[in-house]
Amino acid sequence: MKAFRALVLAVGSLTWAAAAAQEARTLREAFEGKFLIGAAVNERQFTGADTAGVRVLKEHFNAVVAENCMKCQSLHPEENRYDFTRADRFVDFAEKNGMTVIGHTLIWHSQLPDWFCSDGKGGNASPELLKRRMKEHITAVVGRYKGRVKGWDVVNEAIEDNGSFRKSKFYEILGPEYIYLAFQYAHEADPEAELYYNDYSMANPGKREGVVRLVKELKRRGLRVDAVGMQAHLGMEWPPVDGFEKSMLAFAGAGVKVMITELDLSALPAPRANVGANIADTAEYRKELNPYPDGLPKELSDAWMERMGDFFSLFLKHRDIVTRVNLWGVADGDSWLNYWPVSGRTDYPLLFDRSHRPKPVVDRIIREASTVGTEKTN
Ligand code: 9MR
Repeated sequence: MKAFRALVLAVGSLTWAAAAAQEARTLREAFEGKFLIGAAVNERQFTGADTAGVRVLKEHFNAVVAENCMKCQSLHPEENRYDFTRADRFVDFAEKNGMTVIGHTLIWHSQLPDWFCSDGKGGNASPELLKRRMKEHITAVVGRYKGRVKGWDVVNEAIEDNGSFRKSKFYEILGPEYIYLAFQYAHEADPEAELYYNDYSMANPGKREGVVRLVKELKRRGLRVDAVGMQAHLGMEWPPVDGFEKSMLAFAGAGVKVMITELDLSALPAPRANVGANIADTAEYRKELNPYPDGLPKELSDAWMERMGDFFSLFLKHRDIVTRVNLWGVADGDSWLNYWPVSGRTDYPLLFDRSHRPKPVVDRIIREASTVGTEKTN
């Protein structure tokens, strides 16, 4: 009887999977009930100028992150002046298209206007002044989009690859407390919003341990933290899939969900090993660092498809802990990787090519996603 029931269940789920496989034609359909599938959106997209990009966004994605317009430098260029024009348009764009909005990012050492951590006389702001500014900024930004932004990258890139705290201005002035305060202020401004810690090079053992320590400390202090964002700026040689998986499991083990927040896979040679996403780490243009201006050779393109596909298989395997997978851009031509770490290169890091056509791996991802169930533990 038991065996018979198991057989009926197995046949049932096979039929279900087959039906789903036939039905899903887009990424958003394929991941329905599993996790959100998102993309970082630039100004040409949320203003509608990039019509091809918008078409892909609407067809395949159900979540969006502002690539730049919600950063401190854009929103709060001077102490007494906010500029919400672009961010408002971005949120309107998302809502009009029924997309979940994720906020990026409240406290980050980069794209931070000079005034924020300074006393205006060439020195650092005092701890009290910096706390007040952080609170005002976070309260104004999170408060403005209360109920409209599902979750915020509260603190971005605060841990070094060796697990120690990044010696940013915030850290220099307040020590690690600035991180705890940022989470506290964000929660006070919108108690319903999810709160995330976001960083790159997360497969590095040192970074993994540092982030786990941080999550545990946030929890020990009774602060809300819903997920760790793993940026996932990948290269062809690095990081290893199993090292990445180890970090996913370590973060989940610390009691949070996992989000893949800035996924892209560079096909180009890295100017040095283990390149992360530290914007300050740039290198001079050399022709040999830009070997494929007119397209990838078949062998490399196949290897790229396979590696990208393998990462999606990993995310699907852990769909019980993954709540969102977000690409850092829509089509290859949009990507920051054409400018970093070497400016003026032609890279191929995203799921859609320069003509906005889906790459072959998109089919594989949709097929695979359609054949696994939606059962989740969250
Ligand atoms: O993609 C973003 C690029 O357009 C900006 O010039 C850059 C400036 O800081 O930031 C890029 O996005 C970064 C993200 O906000 C945080 N993680 C690393 C991303 C790539 O640099």
